[in-house]
Amino acid sequence: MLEHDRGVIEAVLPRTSDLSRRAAGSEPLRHTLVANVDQAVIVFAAAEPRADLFMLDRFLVAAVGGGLEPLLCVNKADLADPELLEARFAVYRQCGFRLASTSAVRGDGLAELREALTDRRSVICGPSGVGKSSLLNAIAPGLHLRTSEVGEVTHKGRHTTSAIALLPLPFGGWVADTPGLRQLSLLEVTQEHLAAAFPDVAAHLGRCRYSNCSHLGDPGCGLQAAVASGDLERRRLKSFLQMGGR
Ligand SMILES: Nc1nc2c(ncn2[C@@H]2O[C@H](COP(=O)(O)OP(=O)(O)OP(=O)(O)O)[C@@H](O)[C@H]2O)c(=O)[nH]1
Ligand SMILES: [Mg+2]
Ligand SMILES: [Zn+2]
Repeated sequence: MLEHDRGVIEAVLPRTSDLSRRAAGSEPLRHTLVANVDQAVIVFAAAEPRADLFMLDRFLVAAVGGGLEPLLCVNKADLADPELLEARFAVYRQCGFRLASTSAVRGDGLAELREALTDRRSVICGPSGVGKSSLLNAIAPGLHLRTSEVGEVTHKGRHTTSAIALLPLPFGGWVADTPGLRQLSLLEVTQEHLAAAFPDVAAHLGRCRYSNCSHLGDPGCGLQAAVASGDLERRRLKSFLQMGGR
């Protein structure tokens, strides 16, 4: 029901999923980027800007916690050595997450991304300047989304996308492009959500000598033992503990 520039809310559908974060400072505390989509395409860049994997882990927890199926996308594959990229991100594939390596400029992985978005409702999210809008333009040129170069000095994105809109895809499905986030503070992190986002860590839980083990160096810690034997990445354990994992 659109009359000139006015709209009427005809119904409010129940919320089945959402991608939310803790808002900075002011009320309301919850900032929901998007609700009722099926999957979250979490985009980070191989370089320019270099991926902060602790932030990537927080995006994973936010997606899994919000009921969204994550698809990790490492964009700007043209700027990095493929072997180094594989070594850095392989843990996510080993965890069972979908991991795509893409390049909006060279074309790598675009067919795979397109297929993953077909007939689904997705949100594309990540830091600024990683190429979210560029990827969408590459798979759906009709969208004409605005993009801009990463700062030469700061190596950071310029926060080009400023509003969130659910856009129809020409091959079927919908996608919400979102503005790059500088920070992602989580809300309501549960141990279940953490276990789902960190199956590599969860596999070693419950093996510590003490039930109240801090996993930070207590004797008989199963997680530290897994790190020592090379079965668990130290960085992933640190990330899990930072988010309150037990
Ligand atoms: N080398 C290279 N550059 C890319 C690639 N994808 C995007 N870029 C460049 O990265 C810059 C940022 O791209 P955007 O698409 O605006 O990034 P964004 O993630 O949408 O950024 P925000 O809207 O600010 O969140 C632009 O200069 C793009 O041309 C890629 O695969 N390889
Ligand atoms: Mg953008
Ligand atoms: Zn322990």
